[in-house]
Amino acid sequence: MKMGTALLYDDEMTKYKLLWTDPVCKIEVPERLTVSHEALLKAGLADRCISVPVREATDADILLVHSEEYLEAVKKTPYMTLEDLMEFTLQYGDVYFHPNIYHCAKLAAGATLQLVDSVMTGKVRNGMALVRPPGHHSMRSAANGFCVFNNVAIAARYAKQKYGIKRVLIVDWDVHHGQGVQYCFEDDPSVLYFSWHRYEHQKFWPHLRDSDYDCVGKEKGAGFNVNVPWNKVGMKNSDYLSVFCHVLLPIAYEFSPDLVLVCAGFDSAIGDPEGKMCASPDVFAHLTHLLMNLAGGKLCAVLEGGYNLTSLHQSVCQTVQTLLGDPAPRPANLDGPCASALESLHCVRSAHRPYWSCLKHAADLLTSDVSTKGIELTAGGQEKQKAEEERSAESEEWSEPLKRAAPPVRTALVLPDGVVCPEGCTRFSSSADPSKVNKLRETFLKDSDDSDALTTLSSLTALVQKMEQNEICNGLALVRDVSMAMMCVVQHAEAAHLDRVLIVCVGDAAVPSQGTDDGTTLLVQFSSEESEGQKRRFHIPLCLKKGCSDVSGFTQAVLGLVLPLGYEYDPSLVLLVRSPGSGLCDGAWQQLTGLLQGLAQGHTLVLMQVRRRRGVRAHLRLHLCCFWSFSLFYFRKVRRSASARRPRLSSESPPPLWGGLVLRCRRMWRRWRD
Ligand code: Q6P
Ligand code: ZN
Repeated sequence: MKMGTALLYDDEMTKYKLLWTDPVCKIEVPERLTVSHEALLKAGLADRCISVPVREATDADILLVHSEEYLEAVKKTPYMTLEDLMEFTLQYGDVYFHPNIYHCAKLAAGATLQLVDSVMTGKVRNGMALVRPPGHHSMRSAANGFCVFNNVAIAARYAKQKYGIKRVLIVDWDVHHGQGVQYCFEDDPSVLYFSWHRYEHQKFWPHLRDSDYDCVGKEKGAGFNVNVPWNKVGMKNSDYLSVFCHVLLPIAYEFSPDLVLVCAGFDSAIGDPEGKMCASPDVFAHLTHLLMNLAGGKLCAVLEGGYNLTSLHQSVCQTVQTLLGDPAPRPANLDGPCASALESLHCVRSAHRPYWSCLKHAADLLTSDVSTKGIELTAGGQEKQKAEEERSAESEEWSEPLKRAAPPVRTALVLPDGVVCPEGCTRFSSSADPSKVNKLRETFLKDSDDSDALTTLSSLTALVQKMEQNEICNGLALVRDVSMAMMCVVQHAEAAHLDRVLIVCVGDAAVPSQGTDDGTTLLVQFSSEESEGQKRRFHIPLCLKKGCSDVSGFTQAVLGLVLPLGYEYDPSLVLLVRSPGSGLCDGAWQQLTGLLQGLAQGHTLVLMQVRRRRGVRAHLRLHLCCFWSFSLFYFRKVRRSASARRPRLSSESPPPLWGGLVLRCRRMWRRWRD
């Protein structure tokens, strides 16, 4: 498994700026880059990255996307007078030229290609390029929206050509529509372009009909262009995560890219004067994490927009720290998508239903049900309402994201005697105090003296404690009885007043009922038969029609149900159980393990049942690659953050499930079983 994160930066790219007065362009300043880079240095993140030198893109690179006439025209700009530059600029929209911008544009595209080379050759696992000018608006023969050359589009063509890869996913989380990228690949099924963008029913720049949800691509490329228009400002973390869970990720997993490129603009974060959205900087940790399980982790993030210097640098740090493998912060206050986001979600899912089998259950479009457009279009009072929304978004304040502490130990293993602990992991066993051991013996072993089983159970409880203290990030235990081990962890969590435990159990093992009435435990179980009688509020049995061996059904359930539920539930520990005979293949299990690590600050405990010694080794190897130990960085001591304890759910408060991120998926989930 490839390790390491590349960082590309060169301060030459700060050496151009707006030379005349233009209220539209004045936000695109050199400080965007310096501030981002300085924040990475200050947080100690730049040091942990592998610094890769920037190069100039060649003519041949640029011509992968742009016309010769356009390239020749831009080549003349370094020799133009101020007057000539202003005039040259006038033929394009929302962009400015400077004598040094051609040089910087070559560096921006070249840096992106260097990043692609580093990832594709396996020098690093992933990386980020901090570049100026940005790229996603520039078109074959036109500069646009601060962009000169289309860095990411060039990179996609380059990667396909040089490395022979078949499928590239471009995720554009900048708040503007990268129409340049769309136009470049709209008839090309080998490049899947996803963009969400402030749209306001075409009232927002660049005001294109082409940015709406029904522009799905053309000819062979139909279905490979995914637009999610935001028709209101003020979108929050829940809206972003909902779109990832219910639109982008299902399609992306079905597409199965060989490389992921991110148009990483941070004008979609709170405080940005262009986007006027309300997502907090730490949402980018989650967006990044959720993409890191695709393409074997090959992810290149390339800076696009971001005009509030504070939220910009905070968001850049969240992204890079996640690329480095540090656990994501716990997502706060997710309550579900707003009505307008829900509408966009429904629209895009139904527009793409013909192209993706993961969407075959997407609901028919009931415009009457969800449309906000009608309200929008009826005159009167709307200008005032809009002004109000904008004002509230602008005056929004947010607190600095908490320091993210990576525990000194990444992965701890509880193994039976005789099983060798693989490199990069820490073998864990506890010397728990005798009274606790006795208690365990009484409770679980009925006073028998199976000393192996007892050692395992006491190690498990000690391991959970270390995870809770953030001394260990995640763990894996090979046990002889997963049901007993599950029970033991749940009881320990209860006794230690852990706030919430999410259990995801794959297979028909007997599951604990403790805590599933009051919500201190949320149990999701993939089982082959729905067990009647187990009708507790926080026990969700999932019976897939074709069982867990149906990878696509399983993936859909994970992305559309388990993940949003987990996000909304916000556990402090995830217990992941694979019982024997579950039928789940290793690849799907690996996805599940990877995705769930975005929750609970990465505190995932995996329980696996072993009966015979044979096969243990193969199992271990598989698991460890899910936890992909960044041993290089993990074993350094880091400061521990005070984790704020959250109140437990009281049994009176309505369950947060179903109402939020999961939207109307419960209905869908039923259909999977029919
Ligand atoms: C914004 C142009 C819009 C005026 C409406 C990669 C980055 C970007 C550029 C935005 C240009 N002005 N108030 O480009 O997408 O952030
Ligand atoms: Zn933007």
